[in-house]
Amino acid sequence: YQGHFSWEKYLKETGAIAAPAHCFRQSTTPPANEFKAGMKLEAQDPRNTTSTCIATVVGLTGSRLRLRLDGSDNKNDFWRLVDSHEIQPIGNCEKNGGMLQPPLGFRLNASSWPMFLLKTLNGAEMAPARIFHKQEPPAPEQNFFKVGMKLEAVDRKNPHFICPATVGALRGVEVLVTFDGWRGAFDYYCRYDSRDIFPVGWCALTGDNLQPPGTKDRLCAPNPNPLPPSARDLLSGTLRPPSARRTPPYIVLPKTPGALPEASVE
Ligand code: MLZ
Repeated sequence: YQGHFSWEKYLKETGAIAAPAHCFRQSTTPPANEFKAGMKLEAQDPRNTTSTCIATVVGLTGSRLRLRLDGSDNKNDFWRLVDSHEIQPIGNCEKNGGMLQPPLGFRLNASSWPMFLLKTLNGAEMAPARIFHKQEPPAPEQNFFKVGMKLEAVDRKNPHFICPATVGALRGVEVLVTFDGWRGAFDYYCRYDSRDIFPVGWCALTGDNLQPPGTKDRLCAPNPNPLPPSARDLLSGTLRPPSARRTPPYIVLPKTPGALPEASVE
């Protein structure tokens, strides 16, 4: 469900172009999601990426899973694409000589982990290996994004949301994702091959609920006097995209490595 937001209209109104599919590390057809709520799998602990934990699917949205680590609380759910390499069928860790770890913030005494693991897996519905995707799509060979291109991006402060965004800047292999209509409050830099950014139209294909742009600045307001396309072409060499025209400095919060995602503010 896309509300009343239409990319087609919005691109016309903003005179912007959608970043082409070859910019993204995403499959052209979103991967099928055959998972079910309650299924268990192995996942890397997002707060401690060297450890592999048991996770339960607590929700599904488009090609993504909402996951909760067994033994953790319900305040640290995270979302993964079904074709993420960070999720594996149960048994994979051990097969590779690893050991399943308690999640960071395990709610019981560390000594009770072996018994907890036994109990959590006993009688559990394990996600079958066939519904996992063999590998992630390949990364584009370089950063093909251009400032001003539109895309859909995970709001990392509210990771259940995918929102309309604009490339605000480029920094080597990194892309500044700016959220339309939010005055920079949710912006972040990510690598060009991040799995959190998608081409325009992704949510329409997966059935995800694309959030409409915010109303906090003129980025989302339709231009009352749009230039005719011919004039736009003429000026396109000199005009910078709206996102690049915002008055600096606007604040991008520093990202603490390993910081917890902030609790959702809705
Ligand atoms: N309810 C929250 C959600 C903001 C989501 C922004 N996404 C780019 C707020 O209004 O702050």
